[in-house]
Amino acid sequence: MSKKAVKIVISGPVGAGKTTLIRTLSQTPVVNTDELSTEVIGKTHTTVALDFGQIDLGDYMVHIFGTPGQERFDFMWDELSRGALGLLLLVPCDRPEDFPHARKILEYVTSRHPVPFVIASTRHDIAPKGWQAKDIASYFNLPEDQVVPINAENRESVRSAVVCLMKQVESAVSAA
Ligand SMILES: Nc1nc2c(ncn2[C@@H]2O[C@H](COP(=O)(O)OP(=O)(O)OP(=O)(O)O)[C@@H](O)[C@H]2O)c(=O)[nH]1
Ligand SMILES: [Mg+2]
Repeated sequence: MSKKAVKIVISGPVGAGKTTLIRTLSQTPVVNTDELSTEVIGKTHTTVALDFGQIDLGDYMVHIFGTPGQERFDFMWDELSRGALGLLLLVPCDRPEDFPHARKILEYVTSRHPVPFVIASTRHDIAPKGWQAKDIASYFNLPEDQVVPINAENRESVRSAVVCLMKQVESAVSAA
């Protein structure tokens, strides 16, 4: 039996780890549109259009589209979310100043594309004193199990967040 193709979108603020996550996870060469940036503090490159990768998850071939984080590219959030069955929102656990922007992305995408979503909080490995997943869940008014703490550079960790999202996608599809 052929696998079902599923599109998911990954979004979140600048530097949350979107490009890193897709590079960590993808089983095929990634499409990446990072350019040198002088505007983003603390990193040399930023995504200007999209990232794309794929992962085989049993019955599903998951096509992963990553958005730019910078607000000047916000039109891409909508473009890339079209046809997606789920949203993985990355939130850097040590940058609460970015949480309002993450909330804005979440509201923007889910109001136009009402799909299941999971928050993956990143950077716990390098910022152990950052916000814990349960506190981030509370900030976003979500149940604790809707926030998964990850290290965007660790394959198993990233895979667990995508599997968590895919469970929600499966429930939504079977309820429809
Ligand atoms: N160790 C570790 N590093 C991380 C994690 N998440 C992000 N980083 C690092 O943060 C930096 C920025 O990550 P990117 O993947 O470029 O962030 P992005 O979300 O794609 O950013 P934009 O494209 O500018 O919106 C990279 O050096 C990553 O390695 C994490 O969970 N653990
Ligand atoms: Mg990026």
